[in-house]
Amino acid sequence: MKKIILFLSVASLLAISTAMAAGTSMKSAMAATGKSASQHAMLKVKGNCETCKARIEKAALAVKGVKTASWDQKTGVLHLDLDGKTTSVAAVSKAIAKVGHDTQFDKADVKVYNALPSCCKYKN
Ligand SMILES: [Cu+2]
Repeated sequence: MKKIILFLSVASLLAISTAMAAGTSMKSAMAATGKSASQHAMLKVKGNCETCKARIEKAALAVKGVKTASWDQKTGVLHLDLDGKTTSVAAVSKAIAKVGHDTQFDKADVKVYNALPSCCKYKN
């Protein structure tokens, strides 16, 4: 009896891992043949708080071709999913600098920075 149970559990484990492997390869095949050049990118952006997060993400999402934008308050890294044929990290970086946040590539507009709420003054 024990042997049968062992056999059954091994068999189901095999079935699960086979199914998982098939799922993964299908995903990568889809990514390879997909027409939009969707890519993940990361960009360092300076900021302080939740208001900064909202401002940074809004500016990034306003750039045509940006699908998702998520800024990590702790690490200061903006995670992006974008269409590489429509836009670029450089374009997103410029858009973010325009709303008052330094990025690893661009400096924020001083006037815009000075007008930010005090909680967002990351240079202090
Ligand atoms: Cu802020």
